Amino acid sequence: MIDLVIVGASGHAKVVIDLFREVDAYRVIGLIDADPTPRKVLGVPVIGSDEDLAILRGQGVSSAFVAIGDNRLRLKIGRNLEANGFTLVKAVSRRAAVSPSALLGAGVAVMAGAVVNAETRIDDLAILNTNASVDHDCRLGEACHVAPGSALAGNVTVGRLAFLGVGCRAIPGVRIGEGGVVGAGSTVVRDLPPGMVSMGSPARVVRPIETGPSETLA
Ligand code: JB2
Repeated sequence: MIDLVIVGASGHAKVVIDLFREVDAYRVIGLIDADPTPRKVLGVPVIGSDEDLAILRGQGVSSAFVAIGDNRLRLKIGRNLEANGFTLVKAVSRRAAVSPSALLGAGVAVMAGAVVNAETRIDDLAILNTNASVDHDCRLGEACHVAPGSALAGNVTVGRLAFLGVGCRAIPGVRIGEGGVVGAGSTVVRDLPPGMVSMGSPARVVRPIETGPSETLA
């Protein structure tokens, strides 16, 4: 078993702790959070804040996972960890179905019930959440998040830092622009531009992102 530190100590971290217990390759030694108040999350202790990561690294801990839902923050923390000598491990549930021809980047999360079909590529730090499916030849960009129950047909591109809310659908070949936010339950039938909030079935652009691409609607 390899020692692993998880960054984040809230809801996403809970799901990730369960997942690492299930895969049995890593021992989660603790959580690092902006709020370092000593406490436990599913029995795992919060052991410090970001400043303590260098100490852990010095103690020989070299595997980390960023369990924070905010796309921009997850990307920033993930890249900082790498710059400080950590390896970002993948969190892939045993209950996910991932094609042998799919490519998964560093630090990705593929949750229970997710399906990743042939020759799809998921870039670093992306989240494919519970029961989300991605068909063949898709590209999920760096630090994007496809929320639970979403379904993407073949050849769909999700831009880096984009967010698809719970239960989105996308028809074959459409492209969701970088940092775009697609509201829960939307159906994407044509390309969506970067940096915009879109929603509805069919999904239409409603406004620019106001609070940054990590804004969430679900
Ligand atoms: O700079 C930071 C930092 N900023 C916030 N460094 C570290 N180490 N931790 C940071 N945090 C911590 O991230 C907060 O203190 C908090 O513990 C956590 C964010 O928790 P939040 O409750 O906002 O959500 P989450 O990221 O666990 O989960 C979100 O995303 C998931 C994918 C939620 O929307 C979930 O419902 C969703 N399933």
